[in-house]
Amino acid sequence: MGFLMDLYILKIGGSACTEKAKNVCEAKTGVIRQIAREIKAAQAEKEFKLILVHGAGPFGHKLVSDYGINNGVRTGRQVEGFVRTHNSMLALNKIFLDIFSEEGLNAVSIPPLACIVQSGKKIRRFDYSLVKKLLGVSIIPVLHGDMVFDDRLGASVVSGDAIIPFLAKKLGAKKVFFGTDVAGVFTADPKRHPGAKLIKEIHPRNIGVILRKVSGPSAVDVTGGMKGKLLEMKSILRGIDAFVFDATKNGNVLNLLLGKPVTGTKITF
Ligand code: IP8
Repeated sequence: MGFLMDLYILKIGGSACTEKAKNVCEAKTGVIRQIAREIKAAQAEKEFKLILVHGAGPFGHKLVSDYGINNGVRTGRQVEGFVRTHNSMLALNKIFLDIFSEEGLNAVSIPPLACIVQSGKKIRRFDYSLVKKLLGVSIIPVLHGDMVFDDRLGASVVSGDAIIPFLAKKLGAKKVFFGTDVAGVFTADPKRHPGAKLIKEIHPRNIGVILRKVSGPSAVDVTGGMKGKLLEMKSILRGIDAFVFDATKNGNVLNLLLGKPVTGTKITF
């Protein structure tokens, strides 16, 4: 029975779970709790497997930028930055895990530093056997953006946006959901341009034009904001449906997990 269950991967981006716009290391605990409750409510209605990946916001991006470690870790100060960034991500991860546990979810943390090695900022090895084991007993593996060792650069940032397509492909995910703090991919940053239009669908025929239009990150984000997400998806997400949506809006996570309509951007490559 277990192997027939659909697997979903849910990313809660830094903009949804942290005070990214203010660039301070604070988690949006109310949003995280709401998401936990909606996952719990969805589990009560149907059986599915879930992997949760959360982004960094200032918990990662601010430190990476302050310590100048986006292009390699060599000096003693950069090693300090590597350690501090990883530990800061663990602190954010602990907030997720504590709230999930309070809301009655069985979830376990898997720090990417312990299972991913990169080469030139790209995932080279990923031991995801623990992810599979946890899914096998219906425990939600919770991963996150992190600092990991890198064959060429000493160490580098791995974004949740790179972890997701990798796992989606290896584990045959049915759908991947990218939660942000806006209702999908827009023609311009909707926070700065009120006239920005929601792009309802992205597919191989319009991706080129859209990539030229969609801006990079509007707050400190070393992995590229929405544009980075689209590029990661384009390179590996072939055949898997992805959906970008507002994870801060009540009901969205529940409806997506139950297959009900939600406003957002559907992505098929
Ligand atoms: O927010 C970035 O993860 P993301 C991780 O998922 C660090 O892109 C350490 C900046």
